[in-house]
Amino acid sequence: MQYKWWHERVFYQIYPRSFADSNNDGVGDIQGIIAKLPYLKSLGIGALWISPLYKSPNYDYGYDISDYYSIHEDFGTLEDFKLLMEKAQEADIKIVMDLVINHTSFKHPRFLQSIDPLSPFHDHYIWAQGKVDKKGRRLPPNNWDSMFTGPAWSYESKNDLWYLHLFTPEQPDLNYHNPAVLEEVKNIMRFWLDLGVAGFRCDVINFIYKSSLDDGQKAVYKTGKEHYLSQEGAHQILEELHRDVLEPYDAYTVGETSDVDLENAKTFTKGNELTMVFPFEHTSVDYRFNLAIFKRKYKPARMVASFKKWILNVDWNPLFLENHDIPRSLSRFGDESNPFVSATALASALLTLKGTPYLYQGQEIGMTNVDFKGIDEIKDVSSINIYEMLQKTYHLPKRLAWRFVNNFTRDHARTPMQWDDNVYAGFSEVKPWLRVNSNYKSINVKHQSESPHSILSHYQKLIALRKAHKVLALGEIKFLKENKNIFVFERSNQREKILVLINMDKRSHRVKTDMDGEVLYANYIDFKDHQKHLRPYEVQIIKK
Ligand code: ISL
Repeated sequence: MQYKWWHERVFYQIYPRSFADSNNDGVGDIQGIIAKLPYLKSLGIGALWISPLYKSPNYDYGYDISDYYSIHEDFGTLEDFKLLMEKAQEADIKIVMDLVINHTSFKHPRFLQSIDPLSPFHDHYIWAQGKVDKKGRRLPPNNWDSMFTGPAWSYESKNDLWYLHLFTPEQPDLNYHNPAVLEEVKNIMRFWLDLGVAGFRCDVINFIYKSSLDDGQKAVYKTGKEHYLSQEGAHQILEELHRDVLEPYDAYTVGETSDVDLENAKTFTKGNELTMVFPFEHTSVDYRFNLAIFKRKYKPARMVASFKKWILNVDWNPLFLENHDIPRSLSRFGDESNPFVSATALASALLTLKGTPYLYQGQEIGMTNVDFKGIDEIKDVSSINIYEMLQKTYHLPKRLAWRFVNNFTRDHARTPMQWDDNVYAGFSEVKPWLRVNSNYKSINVKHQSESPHSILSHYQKLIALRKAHKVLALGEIKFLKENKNIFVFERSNQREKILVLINMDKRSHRVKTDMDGEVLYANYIDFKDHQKHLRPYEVQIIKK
């Protein structure tokens, strides 16, 4: 296997609105990112995925782009971005942009022009005639529903047509049956690659091609999906992008491929269409009916099994537990009352299993879910829509609707980064766009960087260990048979063999594996006296 930079580097995802606010307007920005590069460097980060920085009216906070060639004024200017590229290069940190090409913003000039059926841009979007019911009421062209509640179509009185939007009405889907759309996507990609970015995280990339606009089979969620999920057309588009843009630039891609199973995921990576795809099975193990609004008890064995399955079956995976769309891992898969050991166990899994680790801002200090009081504190459009839908369609009382929303709201992950214990957590000097988690006085970077026994210092240690022992990044992996709640595996190459034991459970478990050897890392100080069983969330990394 030929190793590339992304096999070894640790990624860090930045949600720019909430990372660091340099100009004190309550919103994070590019200069804020630049100011924190030394912090990221000292953590050991080698690449950044930055959530959308482009111009956007922010109905979905950047995932609704109105100009793909410019930077949102909240975040700065293209000059700031160029400076970020320069400083990141000096620090040897690669930058990966978010590529959102399933849809644009409804404020994108091409969408506005497309309303006119005679415009050359009309066919850049998916316009269709509606239906009429027996009572003469207007109905959408088909029965598909949007990801964020309601029909996937909106009516436009100016042309008496409907347009498709798999997300909010402010995010019209692009029409990939029109080759001109793909040509424009190539231009956008080349523009950012020419500025030096290393590649793209591709937003809902397996939704982009709609094979037909027929009615879908009625489902609780995503009616219509059989017409747009992972269609052959999406593969052809990715092959073309690879051939014409990615390969010539030697660029990296990671696909956000929703709802793909193992076999399906492999089809996106086998011909180099995408470098790798995010698996989501393991981050859904605590969902009931596979829906984030319904929680079920978290069972670590399910997490362990899912990681194993993907690692053993797909050549190379990104390894992650958090992003800007899902609640915090410590609150879900760890134990907030035992934060240090549980967070370091999760960290150890990400940094020693086979694959490319992706950390999400704040994860390295064990940021937790937020004690939101109610819907008034929420900014996430999907949460607000679902809150309303639960009341209107399912007649749930407000309190119950809020309980469901609080289970999954994306805002748990989006509150400002907790830098120190100053007011607003050192993120900004003014009230931030989304409120700060009230635990910022105890959970913050400043506090943790002063202690060698903090979650942050251990992230640092684990990343340094991964760099010092290349086998942890590049070696073969072999899982040993043990209790199903613990990871026990060996990483090996011709020179080295390292045994990793991670108890993912809050209970102790016996282990059969021989634990003799030099302990390279442990998250309990008195590890020597405890061979043959692992305490709650205990980790030992042993050189054999
Ligand atoms: O389909 C889903 C679950 O089965 C959704 O979770 C879907 O994968 C997700 O909403 C896609 O997220 C991405 O695209 C959205 C944006 O709001 C998210 O922030 C982004 O990560 C639309 O661009």
